[in-house]
Amino acid sequence: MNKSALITGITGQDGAYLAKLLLEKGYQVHGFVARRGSDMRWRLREAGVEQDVNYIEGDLMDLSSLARAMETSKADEVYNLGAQSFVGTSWQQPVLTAQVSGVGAINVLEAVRIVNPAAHFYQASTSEMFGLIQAEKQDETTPFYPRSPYGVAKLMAHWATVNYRESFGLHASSGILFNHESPLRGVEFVTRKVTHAAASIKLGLQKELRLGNIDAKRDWGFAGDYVEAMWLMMQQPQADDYVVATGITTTVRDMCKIAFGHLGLGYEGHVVIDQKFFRPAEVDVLLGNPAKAKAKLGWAPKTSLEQLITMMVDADMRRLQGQAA
Ligand code: NDP
Ligand code: GDR
Repeated sequence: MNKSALITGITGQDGAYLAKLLLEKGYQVHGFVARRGSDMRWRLREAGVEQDVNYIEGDLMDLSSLARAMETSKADEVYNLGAQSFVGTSWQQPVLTAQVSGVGAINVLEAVRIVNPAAHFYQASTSEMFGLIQAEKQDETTPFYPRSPYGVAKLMAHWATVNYRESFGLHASSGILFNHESPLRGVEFVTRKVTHAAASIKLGLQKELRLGNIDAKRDWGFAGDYVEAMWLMMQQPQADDYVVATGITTTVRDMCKIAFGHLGLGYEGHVVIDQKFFRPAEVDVLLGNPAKAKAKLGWAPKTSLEQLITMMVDADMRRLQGQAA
C-alpha cells in the first residue's frame, strides 16, 4: 500500500515542492486548501502536479474541517505548512496571524491526536523564532526571542508540537527552517521581489525597485532542498526538532548585487530605499547551524545562493518575456 500524506498550505511555495517530492516517492497526496476566489493552484501547475493531488477544502481555523481531512485522507504523514507567513503583514493582522499560524497548528495537532495518533506530524517552524538572539550560529539549543507577531505565533505552534510529543507521545517533529526561496516564492518576499524587479528593469517594464532595510542578513537556501529535510524528519524512528539552514549569511544588498549582476546591471542605480518597507522591529541577522540535520538525517543543502538567485532571475525573465509575447 502506498503511503498517504496530508499537506496543509499545499498551494504555497513549499507545498508545491513537497507535493512533487512525495508524488515522486509514490505517496497519495492530499492537499488541505482554503476556499479562495482566485487561482491559487498556479504553483502546483508550474511544478507539474496540479492534477495529481486530491484537494480537500477546509481552513486551519476550523478544527472540524481538519478532522474530516484526517478521516478522508487516512494520512500516515501530516505536514502543517499552512500559515499567514509574511512577516510584514503580521503587524497589520496580528490576530489573524496568531489564529492561522499559531492556533491553526494546535488544531492540526488535535485532529491528528483525535483521528489518528499514529500519524507522523511535521510543523513548519522558523528561524524567525530566534529573532533578537544572536549566536555565532543559531542551532537547536539557541534560546528564542521572536520580533514579530508572526514569530510569536510560530513559537506557540513550535512549543505545542513539543508538548504534544511529550504529553501524548505523538510522532511530532518540528523543522526550524531558515529562509528558503525559489522561482515559486511569493513576490512580496525580498528575494523574489528583487529577482522579479531586476528582470522587469532589464526588459524596460520597470524603472526602480523600492526596498527597506538592505543591511539585514539572511541565511538563504533553496526550497527544493529544504522539503527533502522535512520528509527525512518524518522517516526517523523518533520525532525531534531540527535546524535546516545553509550556514552562510548574506545581506539583502549583496543578494541584490547577484540578481542585477546576472543581467549585466548594477543595483545601485535602481534600488531606492523607502521607509515604508522597514519593519517596526527587525531581525538583523539569521545564520543557522545545520550540523544536527547533517549528522542525524544525512541532509545537506545542494544549491548555492548564486545558483538560487540566478535560477529565480532566469525564471522571472522567462515569465515576463512570455507575458510580453
Ligand atoms: P506560503 O506563504 O507560500 O504558503 C502558505 C500556505 O498556507 C498557502 O498555501 C496558504 O493558502 C495557506 N494558508 C494560509 N492561511 C490558511 C488558512 N487559514 N487555512 C488553510 N491554509 C491557509 O509559505 P511557504 O510555502 O513559504 O512556507 C511554508 C511554511 O513554512 C509556512 O508555515 C511558513 O510560515 C513556514 N516557513 C517558511 C520559510 C520560508 O523561508 N519559506 C522558513 C521557515 C518557515 P492561500 O495562499 O490560499 O492563503
Ligand atoms: P523574512 O523574509 O521576513 O525573513 O521571512 P522577507 O523576504 O520578507 O524579508 C527578509 C529581509 O529583507 C528585508 N527587506 C525586505 N523584505 C521585504 N519583504 N520587502 C522589502 O522591500 C524589503 N527590504 C528589505 C526584511 O526587512 C528582512 O530583514 C521569511 C518568511 O518566509 C517567513 O515565513 C519565514 O519564517 C522566514 O523567512 C524564515
